[in-house]
Amino acid sequence: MRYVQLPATFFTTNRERLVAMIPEKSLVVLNANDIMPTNADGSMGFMQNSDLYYLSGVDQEDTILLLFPGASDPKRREVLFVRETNEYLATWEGAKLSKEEGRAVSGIETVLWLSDFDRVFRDLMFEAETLYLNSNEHVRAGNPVQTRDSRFIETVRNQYPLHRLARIAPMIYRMRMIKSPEEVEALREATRSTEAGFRRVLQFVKPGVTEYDVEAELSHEYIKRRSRGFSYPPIIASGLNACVLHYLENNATCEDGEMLLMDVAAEYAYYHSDMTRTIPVNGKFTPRQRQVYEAVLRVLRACSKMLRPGVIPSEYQEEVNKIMEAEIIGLGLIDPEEVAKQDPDKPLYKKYFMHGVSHQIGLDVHDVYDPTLPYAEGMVLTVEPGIYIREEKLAVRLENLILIGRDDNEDLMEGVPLEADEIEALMQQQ
Ligand SMILES: [Mn+2]
Repeated sequence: MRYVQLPATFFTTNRERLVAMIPEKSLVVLNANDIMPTNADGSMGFMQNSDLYYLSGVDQEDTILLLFPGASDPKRREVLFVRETNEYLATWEGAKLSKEEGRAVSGIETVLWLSDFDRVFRDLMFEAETLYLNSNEHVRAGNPVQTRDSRFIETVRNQYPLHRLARIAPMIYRMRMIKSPEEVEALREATRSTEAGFRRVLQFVKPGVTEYDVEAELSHEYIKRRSRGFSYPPIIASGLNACVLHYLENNATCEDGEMLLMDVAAEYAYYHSDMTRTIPVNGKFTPRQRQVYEAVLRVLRACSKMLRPGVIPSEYQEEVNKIMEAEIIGLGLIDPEEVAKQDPDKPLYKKYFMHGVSHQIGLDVHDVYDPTLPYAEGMVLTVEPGIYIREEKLAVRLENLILIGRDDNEDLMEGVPLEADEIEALMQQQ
């Protein structure tokens, strides 16, 4: 793989912490993701199941992880199943993990070929009472496609109708919300590439370049830094395009006098950065652009301090909405007298600011979380306020990553240019 593998001790610790939470006589099974087909004989690139990766570090298709802390045979307490490699596979797809390599990556002693799974699983099911299985329970997931995990649940229901089935997702999500030092380091690495990409673009953007030119510059910078590439489909939106929240076409020409909004970041070792910057195409903010920019920047600074241990996410968002409302009034976009009379279910600021301001980030861009829990030390969240003014063909969104610390928060994007003056100075060095 292109990235430097996280140490096996990280994955071992994650497994130890997980099995400490499950009752005795419980067996856990997690499956890899499928390789998704496209057309004809084509397929999409492989993306490992985040939970399986979190517990094993194995970045390979057709992998199964089995955990059975109460197994009578100590060799069956942790078993990793990987695809058996052969000469044909080596010729067409390249080397797959050997058993030794699987052991080194994951820290799991017992590594077997996938073809052994049915037999081993049947043996262990006689001892097990409860089977903990994985499902995608992210609150915004659509789940339109059946996964290997969901196919496995169907198989188990048919073949072992009297075993108890239980959900592993709530436990893994609670663990994944709190980032360990290894995870924070991977996020920092992803963010270093993200910063390098942004600095490169500050030397590149001028009237006449296209949004896809900018995309190509970023992609080059990320990939040469051992990233797989963009952390998520990049939004590179000039002028009015920036008012489309999920604009992905990236096909327009950046014109003199417009702003360019870039919601772009690199991934690294399965960890995702997430950054947004908005810059003047010609390198100089107009007074109005700067006014809107400063308003959004003030909100970003305020939010970065408000994410503290114990804060309830919904209360935080409410508070942010109030700050944002005041800024939008300050920009003359809504009238304070109208605001005083507004329907509280349809606040006027929503015309200009219509999305949430923070989400968890990690193995997934919108990382999994338990919505009932308050913020806590060790969480990493985005802070991404934005103001979208269609009538002025102008939008500004700014986004940094905040690590919640015990005494203080750390902005993981501290070094990424953000102040309007700094952006202008860097763009004038072209
Ligand atoms: Mn984001």
